Amino acid sequence: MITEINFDGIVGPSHNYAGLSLGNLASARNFGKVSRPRDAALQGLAKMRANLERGLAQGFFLPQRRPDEGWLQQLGSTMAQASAGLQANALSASSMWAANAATVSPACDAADGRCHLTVANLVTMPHRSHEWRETLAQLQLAFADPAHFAVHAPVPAPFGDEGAANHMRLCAAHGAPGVEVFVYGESGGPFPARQHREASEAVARIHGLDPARTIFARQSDEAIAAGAFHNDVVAVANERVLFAHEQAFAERDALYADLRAKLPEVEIVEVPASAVSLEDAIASYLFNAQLVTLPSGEMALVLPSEAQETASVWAWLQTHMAGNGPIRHLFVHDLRESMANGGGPACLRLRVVADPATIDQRFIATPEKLDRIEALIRQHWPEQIAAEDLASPALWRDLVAARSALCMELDLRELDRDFF
Ligand code: SUG
Repeated sequence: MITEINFDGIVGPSHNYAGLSLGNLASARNFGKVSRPRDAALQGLAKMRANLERGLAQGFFLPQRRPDEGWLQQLGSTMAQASAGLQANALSASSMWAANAATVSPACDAADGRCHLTVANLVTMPHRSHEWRETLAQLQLAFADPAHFAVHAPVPAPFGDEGAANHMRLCAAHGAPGVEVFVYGESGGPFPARQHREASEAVARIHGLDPARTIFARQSDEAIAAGAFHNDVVAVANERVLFAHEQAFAERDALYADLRAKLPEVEIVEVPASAVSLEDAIASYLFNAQLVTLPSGEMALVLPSEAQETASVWAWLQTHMAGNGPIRHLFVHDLRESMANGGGPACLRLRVVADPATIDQRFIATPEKLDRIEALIRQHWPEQIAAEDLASPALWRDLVAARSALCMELDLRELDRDFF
């Protein structure tokens, strides 16, 4: 049966705070802090488990092998020879944010009737620019059936593509043809625009989308300057509902009009800046919630605890719940370790609308499999990593061994290798 499956990135054992993402305020603010990789992975796992219990389909991707010695080799270095900056770039666990793994168009939107996935090149940030090779390998394994899926290599540089974080799909129901909205940024402000229009247009062409049901919208400069380095920090869509901050888009009225023309049943839930400032929206990650349809047909928001702790945000949510709005349930999760690097509930997952039976079952979560993953994380993931630990060869060895153990546990030995 066609359904929406959320694939979460399992947080890797090297999760740390090296302040690598310019324009991502949380990453900069927490630079140098001691990270807690085991807690980070358990927090992510608890969210997966809860979503499964809510009756949602759940999958996962493996953390990538770090340090990425193959990447360093291409740069003429080894970990031991590399500068502290390069070491940090080779060690980041940033592939946990699966919303940046790829852009996905379900079969019902594509000309050839297959689900298309284009891996994101992530070229703007050095620490993320080497994720795509292993992401491609994992997607080729998970979505290997050519009758149902087409997995594409990334759009070439220099056109920055950050995947589903800048892509929204609106439709009457997940399995019905939808309107795909690609949100891009333009540089000029203090921070880089990570999604280029040229990349979004290329992805739409590669997926064989109908131009009459495709929209390209520009992210507002204020949103990027306020720290919305991806559109999914200020807007999220699910089925017929668009939930967005008033200042998310550069030409908001034109976008809303276009959406209403292309999908008359669309319901736009806009949060005004007078109720929640852009700063509060970004600090709380209100819009980085997962907006999901429960088996009952009602919609729910899966929120980070920061949303509950931000007075303006919680007040807006309470008012919405008391009214007749489409969001009927709020689920709050502690994802503090990921949040401290700018990754909320929606960053941690990639949505794929497909029949789970057509996907390699090794990537599909069950309660029993999550128990096994949890036990392994408790045994192998470091409890904490301080800035000075990043230079420790003993830590590098432990990180590779921890990930190998997970590959074995999940019968995904073919991923236990170098991808360069
Ligand atoms: O690309 N943080 C990620 C957060 C990605 C969030 N994803 C979505 N919004 N979909 C990023 O900026 C921080 C890593 C560091 O500083 O070590 C980081 O990469």
